[in-house]
Amino acid sequence: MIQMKERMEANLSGAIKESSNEEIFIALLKSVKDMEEEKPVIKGNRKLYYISAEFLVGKLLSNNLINLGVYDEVKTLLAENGRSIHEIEEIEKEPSLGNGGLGRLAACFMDSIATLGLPGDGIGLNYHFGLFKQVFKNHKQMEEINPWIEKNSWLRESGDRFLVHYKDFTLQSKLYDIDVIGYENNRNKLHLFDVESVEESLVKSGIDFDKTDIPENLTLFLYPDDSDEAGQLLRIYQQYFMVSCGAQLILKEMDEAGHYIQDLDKHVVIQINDTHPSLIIPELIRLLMERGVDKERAIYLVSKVCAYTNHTILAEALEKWPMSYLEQVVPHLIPIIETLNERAIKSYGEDVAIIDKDQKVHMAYMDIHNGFSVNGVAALHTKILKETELRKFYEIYPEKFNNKTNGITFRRWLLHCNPRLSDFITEKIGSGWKKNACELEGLLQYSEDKDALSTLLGIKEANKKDLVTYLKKTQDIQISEDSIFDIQIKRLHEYKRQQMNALFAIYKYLEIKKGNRPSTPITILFGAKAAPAYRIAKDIIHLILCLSELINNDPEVSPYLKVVMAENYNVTLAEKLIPACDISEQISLASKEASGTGNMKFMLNGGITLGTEDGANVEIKELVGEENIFIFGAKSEEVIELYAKSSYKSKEYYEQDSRIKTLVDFIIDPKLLAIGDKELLTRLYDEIIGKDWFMTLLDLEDYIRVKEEAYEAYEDKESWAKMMLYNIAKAGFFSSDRTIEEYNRDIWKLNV
Ligand code: Z2T
Repeated sequence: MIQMKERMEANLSGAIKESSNEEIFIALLKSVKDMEEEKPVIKGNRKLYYISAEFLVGKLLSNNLINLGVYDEVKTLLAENGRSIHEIEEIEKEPSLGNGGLGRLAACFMDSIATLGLPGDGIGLNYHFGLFKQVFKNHKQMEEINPWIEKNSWLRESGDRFLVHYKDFTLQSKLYDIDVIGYENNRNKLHLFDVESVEESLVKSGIDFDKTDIPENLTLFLYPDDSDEAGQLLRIYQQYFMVSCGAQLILKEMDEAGHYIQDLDKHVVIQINDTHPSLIIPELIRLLMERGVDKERAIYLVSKVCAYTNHTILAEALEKWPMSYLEQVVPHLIPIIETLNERAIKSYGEDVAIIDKDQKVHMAYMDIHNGFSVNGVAALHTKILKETELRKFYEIYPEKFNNKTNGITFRRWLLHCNPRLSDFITEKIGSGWKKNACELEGLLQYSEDKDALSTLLGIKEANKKDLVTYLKKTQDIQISEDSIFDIQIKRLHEYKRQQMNALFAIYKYLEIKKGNRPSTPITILFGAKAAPAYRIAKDIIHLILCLSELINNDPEVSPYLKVVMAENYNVTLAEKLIPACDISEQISLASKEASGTGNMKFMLNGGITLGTEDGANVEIKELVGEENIFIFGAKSEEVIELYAKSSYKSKEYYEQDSRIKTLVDFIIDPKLLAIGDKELLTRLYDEIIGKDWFMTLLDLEDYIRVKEEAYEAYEDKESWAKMMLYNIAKAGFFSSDRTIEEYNRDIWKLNV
């Protein structure tokens, strides 16, 4: 084994002591890439392709060092030379190639697939600009481009090039690979396709660009919409590029392995991550036919190879492409999609047609008819899919439906982001938990151990101190390490109900004004990007930033309450925030959050959930028990019924409950109007009273009650520490290693 010291000497022109952080970063990057190349590629008779429009990998340096087993060696080497690994980490640009949960899930899965030694590669796009960089100006979100590719990066040119035909032109792809190293295991690949003609100078101001010149803008941007619709044609161009390149790569690898194309179903399985890659179904059928497979057989093969994961029941997020758009972009797929539609109708009726009356193609329906597996991402979500959203399909194909509750990689979300806690756990129960997360339950034997519990509190305190320092240094945000850290970080969406948390902040502000001061000061911390075209989401950000200004500058209130919104929330920032959290806000309207994965990250790091019975919160509650979680609000059945009967009227809650009225009215209080924009605040006020589609006012009272209970419980430090310990001990189930073992056992069946 070559020592990292020698590798660094080879890649660095001067001594570590005398080099800049940039030079050290580049030397480490090169050393790690060399080490990766020495790792064998994971092989098998059957291979998984995880195809996804998003892979939100985050910074890779430390994670790769950990998985290669040389993190401590490097940390020591740098320390011996008076340098800190943390300063070096800062140099790396985050590849933000995803919007949120769906993209981050794909990245966690890649880690676990390689860690379990399964042959499985990712297929995606090499966006030049990741999700926009968020900056606040006049208490509003502005968007800027977010470049991440530098001369030295994790990308390697693979040399593979494929032709992709569109109606009006043909593009040649260029393939880049990023190595995916399993934890103490071998190597898989993340394949990111690109075109050479992309022109970064197309971007004029902010994130605006000319959407018409496809060869120049195809892989320029990740779509910043988190479930909303925009720029549809470009989106289809992107999707087809990804799936055509992916399908050609798969067939090339079949050839290279010496497999017959007729045996595709024996050697290949494709996991389709939501419907963004669904065009791979007609494209693969087309390519098989081009190679001489007859149509029926091609459809059969593809249906045995493709599996589909659904990530939402929000109707507006289910992709339906107009046939006319597809005709404009990929006319050669039309006859195949029509055949699939006719077959579906012939067997099961018009009710489950792929092409609807308005000539729109339901991508999810195509996946379900022409794939062998359909899964939801948490138990409740899968149940709702079967009983409501996809009921007709469940009746036809009960055997295809299965649940795979999401998970997170403990390498990034504990080992890397929280070394103090990680060391504590290892000291108490050994290091077996790193490969077998269920061993965390061994911590339960310390639940009455006063020393262990106080150490745990000390770790949280130290992490909070670190966060205070980091936020001061990077964003000039001032918060007190002695306050309760009450954190809500996730994309800004009405269904996630940041607005309810903001109404709580108003309630608390008014209480303190009345003289009802909390025993321990409170910091309510937000982090969230809003889709640039999502008006209400941006109005909610505006409200939070205005509240922040008002509250933090009020000398009567600010010693007891601070409201802060961290700028540009991303994976890197999440890694700093999560280890420092006391209360984890998971307050979506029941039935709307498919799973959530932030909830799992907080739990693992000793944050206590304050949440509704939604998504994976339900499973967290079952694992830790009612006494170790704060649950409130309407249940999913009630909510589904309210929608079915259209009987929720926010105005009634507003008018009939003077407490609620006071809080909502404060949105347009002169004190806030003096800080913010009247038009935006009034618009939000009207929205909450007149519509409130995600039922904020329905749960507001209960939320305030239970959140006060949580603050009260925090006062008893020892019992709080016990809750923390319980949560950490029970988090093993949410390791993505468990999730991937289930995918492999039930769907992929690799290595058998
Ligand atoms: C996304 O992040 C999610 C669902 C989507 O549906 C789209 C995006 Cl970009 C189309 C999220 C879910 O909202 C979340 O509950 C879940 O945990 C995550 O996917 C991973 O499954």
